[in-house]
Amino acid sequence: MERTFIMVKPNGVARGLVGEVVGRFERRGLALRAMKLMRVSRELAESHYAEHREKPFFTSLVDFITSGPVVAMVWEGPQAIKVARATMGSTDPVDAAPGTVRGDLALEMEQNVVHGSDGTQSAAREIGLFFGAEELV
Ligand SMILES: Nc1nc2c(ncn2[C@@H]2O[C@H](COP(=O)(O)OP(=O)(O)O)[C@@H](O)[C@H]2O)c(=O)[nH]1
Ligand SMILES: [Mg+2]
Repeated sequence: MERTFIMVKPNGVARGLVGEVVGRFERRGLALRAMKLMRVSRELAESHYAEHREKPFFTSLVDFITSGPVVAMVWEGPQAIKVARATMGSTDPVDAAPGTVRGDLALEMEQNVVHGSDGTQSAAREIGLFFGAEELV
């Protein structure tokens, strides 16, 4: 069993897509272990996206992720990280396959509706950034 950190980004929450995204992960067979609606502070956003600090889109990404409430979640299942990434689709929605969250619900790179951890280390780090141990079931 593996755990991954998934977030519905501000545009997904604003567009009323929380149920749609959650439903897709549920139907895929992953188990929900934690979930909360929250605002992401600038400090948390910069830590979360630390690997992208030197990228030209970093400031824009932090501005976007702090622009409105997000839904932060932990999902569990066999190879949950890989399964969730496949369910989400490619980073650029233009390249994301139909049937994926991004391929069905997004068109723009930054506004790609969901975040998902990309490996075991980032999953553990991101879960720890967003949730305390008492919030995980
Ligand atoms: N504006 C812009 N945003 C980007 C670009 N590349 C990535 N992003 C955004 O930054 C997030 C993090 O990038 P990355 O970790 O590479 O992709 P992810 O793991 O699939 O979310 C992506 O989900 C996009 O929202 C880019 O070239 N331009
Ligand atoms: Mg990433």
